[in-house]
Amino acid sequence: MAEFRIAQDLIENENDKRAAALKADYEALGATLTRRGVDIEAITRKVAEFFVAVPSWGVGTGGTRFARFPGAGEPRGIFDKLDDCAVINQLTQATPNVSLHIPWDRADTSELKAKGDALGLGFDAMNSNTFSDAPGQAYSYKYGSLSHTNAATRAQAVEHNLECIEIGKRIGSKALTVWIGDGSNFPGQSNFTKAFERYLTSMADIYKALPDDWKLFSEHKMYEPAFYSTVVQDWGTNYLIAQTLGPKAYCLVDLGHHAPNTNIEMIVARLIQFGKLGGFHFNDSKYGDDDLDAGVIDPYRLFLVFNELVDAEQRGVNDFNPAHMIDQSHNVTDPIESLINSANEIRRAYAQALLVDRKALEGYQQDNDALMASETLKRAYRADVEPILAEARRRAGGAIDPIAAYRASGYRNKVAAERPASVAGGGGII
Ligand SMILES: [Mn+2]
Repeated sequence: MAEFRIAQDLIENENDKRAAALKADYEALGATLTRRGVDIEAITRKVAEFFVAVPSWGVGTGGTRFARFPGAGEPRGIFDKLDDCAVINQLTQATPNVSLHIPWDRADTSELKAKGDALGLGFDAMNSNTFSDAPGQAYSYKYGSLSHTNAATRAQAVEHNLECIEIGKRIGSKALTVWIGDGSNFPGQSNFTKAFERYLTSMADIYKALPDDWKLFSEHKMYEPAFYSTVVQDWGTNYLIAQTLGPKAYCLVDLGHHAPNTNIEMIVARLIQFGKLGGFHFNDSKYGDDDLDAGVIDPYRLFLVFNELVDAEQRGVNDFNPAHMIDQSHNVTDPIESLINSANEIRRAYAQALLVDRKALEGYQQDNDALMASETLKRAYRADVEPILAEARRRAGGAIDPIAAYRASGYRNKVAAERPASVAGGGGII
């Protein structure tokens, strides 16, 4: 039995208060969907089987370029982070896997595995870090890592990625995500072609060390920390990387890593069409890489991304199994609450996308009926699927209202009593 920090009794008691209302709401929604020819039980089952990984770095408080304001009871290290991640999964039943970041989460791998097992958590993609310097490392990444002009710096960055693969192998991970901060701040500072050639050579060395059943995800980002040019700046470059490296290499789409108003759902469709969609870092943004909670700014865009995913799933696209991960930074909320909400919002977008009448949509597209095609999507998006999400959680042993149950548990105050207040700290924004 998993060693949860929130008593299951508390969740049951909280659920008892809301069970009757949920039953009524679920039946009412079921009746509405039946009139549309949709079986609510089929949707609820699909939602219950949809999972998204939480980032270990997401349970700490992030910061901006200007300051970081620590929260109460911040995790002291990876084992505290796993406790927090377990709470998120216990309440949502949607996040059974954690994505680790090395060196932030470096620890004895048998202890990591044992802790994960005890909490009912598995490990998703490993994340390397060559965008900051670790204490004592021989060569600095100030001017880049995998694309650095100095061969020894590139070799050190490759070696770090190989270590991430080794750690991942021991704890059951099956993927490595590589995001680099390499780029330039001044025109002329870097030769675009040579930098990309060096990057591809370094990535080929990492790819060679990848076990057969692993995937390599490269993550593009338009700008930041470099402000003039970035080596892996967009999905086109990312696609070239995945194509060049081989069949185990895929593109990772972080929703915040695009220019405002970019049609991300169309990028997703293109990558699906050519078999190179590796997965997602979910978050939301208004201006740049804001790392806000999923669906807080533009929930319709999140829905449109899932519309493409469900379309691919229902078309039976070969070998379609993208990784779903959250990548957020929390500055003004309790990180556990933000991650709970994001997991729910991601499931909401999935549930809504499952409600799209695809046969009708295809007909409107064929007939060039733009208005009704758009309305078909909006009709699914307007459906309040909360009873489906809540029922999926309840059946799996989670909370009907996870935020309310979390607050009722007093978890944050309890851990604050045993975890000393932190003063500053590592990164939270990638
Ligand atoms: Mn990311």
